[in-house]
Amino acid sequence: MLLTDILSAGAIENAIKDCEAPDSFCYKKFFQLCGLSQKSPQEVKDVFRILDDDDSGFIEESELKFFLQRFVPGARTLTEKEAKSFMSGADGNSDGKIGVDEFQSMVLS
Ligand SMILES: [Ca+2]
Repeated sequence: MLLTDILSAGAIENAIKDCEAPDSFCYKKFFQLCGLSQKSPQEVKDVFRILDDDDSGFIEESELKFFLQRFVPGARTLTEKEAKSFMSGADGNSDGKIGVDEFQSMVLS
């Protein structure tokens, strides 16, 4: 399955464009612009599975840096500051990684 099976390529492009400048990434806004916030819990789960490339069941902080590139290969990497605030917004149980439940509640809340 591909991200574009769930999200429109145009919406993804918009979301990436909006955070082109370093330190302008806001995960709430990104999920809204790319259309993910409007998807069903199952679709959000499917997106998580696609993002979890190595099937570990978690998105780790080291992977967050490359988050935007999972959507568009030519996108920039997140700054350390962005990756940290992304992680702290998502990581409900503070284990340093994002599980599927945490991902769903971050996107859909
Ligand atoms: Ca966690």
